[in-house]
Amino acid sequence: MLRALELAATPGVPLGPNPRVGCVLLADDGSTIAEGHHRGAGTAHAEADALARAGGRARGATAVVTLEPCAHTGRTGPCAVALREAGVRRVVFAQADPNPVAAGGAQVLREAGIDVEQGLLEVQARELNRVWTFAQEHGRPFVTWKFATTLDGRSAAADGTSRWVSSRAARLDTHRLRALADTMLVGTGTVLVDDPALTVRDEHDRPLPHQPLRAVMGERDLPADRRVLDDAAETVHLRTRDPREALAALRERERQHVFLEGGPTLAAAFLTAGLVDEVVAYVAPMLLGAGLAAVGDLGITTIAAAFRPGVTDITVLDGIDGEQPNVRLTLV
Ligand code: AOF
Ligand code: ZN
Repeated sequence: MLRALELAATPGVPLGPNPRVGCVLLADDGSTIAEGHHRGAGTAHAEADALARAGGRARGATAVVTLEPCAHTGRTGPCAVALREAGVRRVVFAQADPNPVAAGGAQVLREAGIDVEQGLLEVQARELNRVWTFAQEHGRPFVTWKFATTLDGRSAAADGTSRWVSSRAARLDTHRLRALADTMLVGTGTVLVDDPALTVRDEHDRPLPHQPLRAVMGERDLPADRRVLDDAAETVHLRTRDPREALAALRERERQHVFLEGGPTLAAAFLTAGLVDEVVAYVAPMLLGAGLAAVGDLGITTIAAAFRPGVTDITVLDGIDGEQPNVRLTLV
């Protein structure tokens, strides 16, 4: 199973709506007959990939898979049936499939008299597809709220200038994190005031070849000259102010991970709706004393009601070119 997890994590698989899955076919003596992994939506599932490599040698084999073999016909055929037809005798999988459309493979296999064991290294398998698993189980994308702040909780000065609260190192780090999400979300206010490009760029400010979806939410119209409407990446305008509705619309587009970069109003709307799953805060050693708060009114009036996410990581981002270090806090 460790090998199957390794195969699942093979680098180079494009980010998409599907989980990363690995499969190893073993002979009775424990030797490997064939290996396989999934390479993204529309391509063969890990089991089908391994079976294709094994050919007739799959008969009597044990299939070790990181995810419960699927029972549905989606972009490809049901893997549980493929394993049964190939004569596989035993199936060991890590994570039960949380996708209600695809689940049920274990039962199909058991009904065919195949020995099925589940749960081996399940924690690792869930972690491998952390965001995908969350999106399946909650029926909505995972939301990471990212913001940059001064020591006194400001994201912009009183005159509106916000360049640059965070250091260049922190901004480069943000681009790295953006690239791990499939969607960036801001409000119409941010587009009207800041006119961000919302693209993922490298350290030379060149856009990466694969860009996340740019999503703008809010009822106001966007002037055609806004940078977010250029052709550097796909953009969708969600004409709602309701976070839940926005996430539902993004789910329809098979989005799993929203990187929320809006201003204080949008952040407050998501936080009060309980729709922030992870917080990434860049803290700059700077004081403004006045200016735009990093987050709007959360309706909290007493300490006992404070929103207290747990810290999972604290990283110091050393300054580049003589800049002061910034701190990145990750909380869930
Ligand atoms: C994968 N790769 O190796 C396995 C998956 O859209 P489809 O037809 O490719 O089906 C995707 C679903 O199939 C996915 O959500 C998961 O539930 C199941 N198993 N998916 O992408 C694989 N084994
Ligand atoms: Zn499958």
